[in-house]
Amino acid sequence: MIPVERTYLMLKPDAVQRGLCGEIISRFERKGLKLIAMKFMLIPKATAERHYGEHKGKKFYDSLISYITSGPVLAMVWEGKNAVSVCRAMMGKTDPQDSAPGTIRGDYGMDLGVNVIHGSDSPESAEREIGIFFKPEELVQYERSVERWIYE
Ligand code: DAT
Ligand code: MG
Repeated sequence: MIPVERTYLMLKPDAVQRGLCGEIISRFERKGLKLIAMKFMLIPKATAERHYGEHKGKKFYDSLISYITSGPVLAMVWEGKNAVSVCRAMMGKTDPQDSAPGTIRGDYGMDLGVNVIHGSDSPESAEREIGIFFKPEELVQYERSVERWIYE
């Protein structure tokens, strides 16, 4: 049985501007996660507010919304066994100053408000966030021939 947990990952405007998308995508590919959707886009303000709704009212909320809408992002859906927690571990802690070397934020980031990547924090958040950025028909179903070399 091939595992199907999904997570929503988003390369933030700083990752796009700094030309880091290819390197970061490579990490998830090499890990064995399966890409099922990708969209390069400018996030409308209302969509950003929906995505970050849980942070409304916090002191960093306005700057978070203005940062995430400041330039194009690369929105993606990846699938795999425990995809949510596996990707969060690969991303590192929220503040790049605290993220371990070897993690994405640890290797590419310097500051909390410019921390390179978003990843869902639970399977429920993932389903909610995927629904904000993708229509069901935009999630591409396909078979990978290498699956048996990735999962026992
Ligand atoms: P994560 O992105 O690791 O899930 P989060 O959901 O707590 O972290 O916060 C969303 C984003 O908001 C985070 O990536 C960076 C920013 N942020 C979080 N806490 C912050 C703070 N105390 N000051 C400034 N920005 C903050
Ligand atoms: Mg979060």
